[in-house]
Amino acid sequence: SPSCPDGRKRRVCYYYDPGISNVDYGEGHSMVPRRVAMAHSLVASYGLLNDMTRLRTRPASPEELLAFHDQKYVDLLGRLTPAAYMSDGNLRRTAEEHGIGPMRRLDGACTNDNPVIDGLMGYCLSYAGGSLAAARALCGGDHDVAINWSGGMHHACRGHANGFCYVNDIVLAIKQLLGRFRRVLYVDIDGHHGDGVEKAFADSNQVMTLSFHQYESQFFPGTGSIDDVGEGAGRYHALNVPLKKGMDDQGYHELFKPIVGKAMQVFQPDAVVLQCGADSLSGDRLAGLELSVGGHAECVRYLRGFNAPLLLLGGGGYTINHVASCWCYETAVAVGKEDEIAHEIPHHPYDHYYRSQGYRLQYRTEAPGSRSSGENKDAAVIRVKALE
Ligand code: ZLS
Ligand code: CA
Ligand code: ZN
Repeated sequence: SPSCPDGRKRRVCYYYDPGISNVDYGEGHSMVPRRVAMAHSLVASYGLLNDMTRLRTRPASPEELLAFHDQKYVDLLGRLTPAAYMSDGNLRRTAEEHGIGPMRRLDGACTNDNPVIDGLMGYCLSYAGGSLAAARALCGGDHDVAINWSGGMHHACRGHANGFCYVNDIVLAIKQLLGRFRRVLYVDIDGHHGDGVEKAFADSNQVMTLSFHQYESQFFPGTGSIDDVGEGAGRYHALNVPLKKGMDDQGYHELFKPIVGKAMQVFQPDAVVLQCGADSLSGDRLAGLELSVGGHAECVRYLRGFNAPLLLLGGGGYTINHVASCWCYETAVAVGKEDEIAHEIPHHPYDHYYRSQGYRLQYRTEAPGSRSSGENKDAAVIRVKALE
């Protein structure tokens, strides 16, 4: 086997396009793509780039998006600029039919989950290209772990933008992996349900999707109940672990490890994709789960330990200093250097963002105490039974 069964070393490759720092969803929008630039800057300042192969890659082509998205939607993305949207009533109607717009208000404030943004197509092709390149690196067999923190946009549908996501790089990457691997396990630790990925493979028994998420009335997207298990040939190949807000490290891992362990054992995947949405961290501006950076990264460490080709993607995360800390620490876990990472954040261009965390990475923050794991116990019992 090309990987290292017992050692800590993995051959890791890493994708980053600096263009992400100029992508702007609009003033007041929760999604801040600059958090990926912050994570990258932190990764660089800790010296972790020396432990990975930097993927040199082109953006995806519009044709590559057609492996999942429909032609009409891809054409729309290609034509949709703020100026065209303003001047063309037909385009405006088409965009809104596909979940994009209306435009930000005249005062610059954004009122929509999926606004029309400058450089929209370039942004989509960039993050999709990163996830495709990462998937190809795993297919080639020269790398054990591949990382794209700008990917992980799990809500996008075939012909529709949804929940801050325009194109679904995860579905595209999994389809790429299926060209080389027979079975792919998809695990989603974003605080929201991974609905777009689940739906894309709902009737497939080659892809098992498993999402952990906050599940309460009014919480987006509202799907992902425990009874949602896939359909047809894919029945029992979609698994959902709905959680109440307040879930902490201890309660989370009482579920995560037995469930993921069982899924690995039963499904025997040839490759694993982990969506590392960081809105499941304590203090997130949108979600209410209470993971610490260490608890979140433990999911990466646990899956890495199975030694299957592993694709790590980003996702949500709305308290941006926490997001960058988390993805930097997870990069260290990927290369096996988490024990060598100093708590003190090195001086670097974004260091002023970390003031509220005392300029420390805070990956060992103790969770506030197991106060809500009790409320979530039912989910544990039911789910572990369902896998038996
Ligand atoms: O998983 O809850 C909704 C949908 C609405 C409420 C918000 N309005 C604007 C539209 C209709 C029912 N949307 C969620 C989407 C969450 C997407 C998570 C993505 C991911 O993390 C993966 C990347 C939602 N929750 C919170 C907001 N939207 C939201 C809060 C505040 C604002 C500002 C900017 C924009 C409009 C005002 C916005 C969205
Ligand atoms: Ca999730
Ligand atoms: Zn999310």
